[in-house]
Amino acid sequence: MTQSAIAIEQVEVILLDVPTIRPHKLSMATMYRQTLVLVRITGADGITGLGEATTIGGLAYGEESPESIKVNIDTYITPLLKAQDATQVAARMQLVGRHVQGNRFAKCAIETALYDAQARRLGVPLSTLFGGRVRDALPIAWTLASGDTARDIEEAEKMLAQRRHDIFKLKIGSRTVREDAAHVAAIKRAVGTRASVRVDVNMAWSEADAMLGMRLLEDAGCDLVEQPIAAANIEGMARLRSKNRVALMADEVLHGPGDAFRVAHHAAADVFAVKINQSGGLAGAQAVAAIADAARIDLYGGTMLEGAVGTMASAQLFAGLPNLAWGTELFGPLLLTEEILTEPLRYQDFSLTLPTGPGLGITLDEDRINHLRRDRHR
Ligand code: MUC
Ligand code: MG
Repeated sequence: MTQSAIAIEQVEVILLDVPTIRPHKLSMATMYRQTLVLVRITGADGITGLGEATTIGGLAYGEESPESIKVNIDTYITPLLKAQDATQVAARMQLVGRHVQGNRFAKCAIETALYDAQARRLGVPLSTLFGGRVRDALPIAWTLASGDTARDIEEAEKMLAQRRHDIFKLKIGSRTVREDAAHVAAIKRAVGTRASVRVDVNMAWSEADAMLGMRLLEDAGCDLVEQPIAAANIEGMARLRSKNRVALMADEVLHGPGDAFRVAHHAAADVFAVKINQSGGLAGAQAVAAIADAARIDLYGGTMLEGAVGTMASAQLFAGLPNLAWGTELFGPLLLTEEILTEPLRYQDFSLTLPTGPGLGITLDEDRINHLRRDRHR
């Protein structure tokens, strides 16, 4: 039985400005707030789907800003979608792809909203549309990025005591290599075998810095080094990987399946940080994961520090990935001071438990959304 067509009636893009619980210090930006970009698509049947296109630090991390995402969806993508059939997601994304170059974050939010609505229509969790689940809960890393070693150790101890996280990713790259390595060593000494300690350099190092850094980090007991050098330097990543034992993860270089194929071809990573926004959507991220599997590269479920919508969309996909050897970092909502759901996501026992309801399985708290939206005074 084929489903009858349901016209797309409305596409709404909302910017929400939400403070972080503490400054979040990355090598390229310090975040004091996050701007969540939410997309709501409503069909003629009254069913609404949600998506999210959140990025980090304005234009510091990616080529799309929250504001450009909203303008580009409102101006170019919404007119393409209006009155088209909401039930055929692949066809809608093919249409968008034909008329819109790049704009992976915007496309991800649109695709997520269409899939969420379609899964709600069918009465199934979003994960079902991507092949179902092999797990109902995901391990969740936490990023220590206060910029201060003693404060990071205190934060790690709190997370361990609460059984919230036992994987810690340390943001480094803004100090000297030796200072950063000493910072990592101090944290690893404090947590010992109770936790896995990893680092994300966010491309701040030269290849020579990275050669020294990876050796020092291995001695410090660090398990994984994420994107130490420029995304464009794939050959450099391959050289670092061949000369070091600590695992090397690709992040910023992975803008979808084409890059995943290139990195795999050059044997330039042990692990891929798969992200739905960086991949241009859920289907793109699933293709990145398939390339990793075929190349025997491990997977880690990454984040762009999205709020609850993007986090749950990622979780619905990651729940079905057969090989998620390094867990995930879907902690975005925990970095924010404000809850935007009627029922918060369930973080417990070092994991995020997936909901069983249709679509994303979450409900926005409309009062909180109205309070946080940037255009609330209009
Ligand atoms: C990144 O580069 O991985 C993920 C966790 C976090 O703290 O920052 C992000 C971005
Ligand atoms: Mg990263």
